[in-house]
Amino acid sequence: MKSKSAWVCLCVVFIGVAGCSSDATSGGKGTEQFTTWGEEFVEDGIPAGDGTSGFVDGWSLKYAKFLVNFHAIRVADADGNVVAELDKPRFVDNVKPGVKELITFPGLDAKAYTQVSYEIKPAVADEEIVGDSDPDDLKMMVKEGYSVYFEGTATKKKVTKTFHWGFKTQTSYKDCHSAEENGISTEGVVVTNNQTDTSQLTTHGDHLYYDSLQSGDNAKPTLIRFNEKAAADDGPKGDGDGDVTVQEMCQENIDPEIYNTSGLPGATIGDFVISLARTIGHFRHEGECTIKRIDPVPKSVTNPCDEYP
Ligand SMILES: [Ca+2]
Repeated sequence: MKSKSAWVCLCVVFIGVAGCSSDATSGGKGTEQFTTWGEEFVEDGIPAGDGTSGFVDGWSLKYAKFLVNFHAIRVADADGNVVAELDKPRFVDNVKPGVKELITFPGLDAKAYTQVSYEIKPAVADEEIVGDSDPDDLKMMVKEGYSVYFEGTATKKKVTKTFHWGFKTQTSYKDCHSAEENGISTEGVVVTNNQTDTSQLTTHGDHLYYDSLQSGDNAKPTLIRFNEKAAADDGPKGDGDGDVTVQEMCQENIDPEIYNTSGLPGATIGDFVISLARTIGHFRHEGECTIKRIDPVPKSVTNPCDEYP
């Protein structure tokens, strides 16, 4: 009995010492990894539905390409000290199946980093191509100056419309935080000793079709719609060739009875869709970041459509 209690005593002392020395090395090191995924809407398509989980107006849609250029992924602590930063931009087609790794930052001090940010900006020639994204698509985006590009087919009964939309929007996503879970939303990320924490920069394929620029806090729920985009291709303003262009959407006046135009610069479906293209970037699935336009805009540009003559 005597010797057992001596052992217990020794163990307590040992743990106490280990705890002290661990504190002295500030909690060890860990890894923060960034990935991207387009979820089922981008990989498999968007069905007809009730407006929140599918198009409210009977359309369904399938993407052929969902191209995004991620820039300047940064991890910083509460004081703004940047501890990790993306070396060069990443080009990805999120129609390609699965979660894709963008960058892994090992050897970070294990602690909370409350300031996590990234940007979506135009493609550059020497960026890293993620997974089996097509190098020819990157070349096309560099040539056109696109930051994002969406291609696909929408269908309603016997009507089919294709679209090939490239946008030059430059957008920063700052102060990213996770979606609320059990009433708690985490600002940024928490790196823990010897562990890899993963932050998915999720791209949402349904946001382009929202009928409000701001989701939530609205008198009515935000729904996804395609009728008005399809109508832009129809005559007399559209050319009726079955392909809905950005220019055609920029000729189609928006109906404030259907769309919540609050905060919208411009008056067309095109202005609306271009503005919504900035909202595809998310954080850890449904988490959000503060979205800011960072385009160097010429004085001649008033409405988003002015850049797509
Ligand atoms: Ca057309």
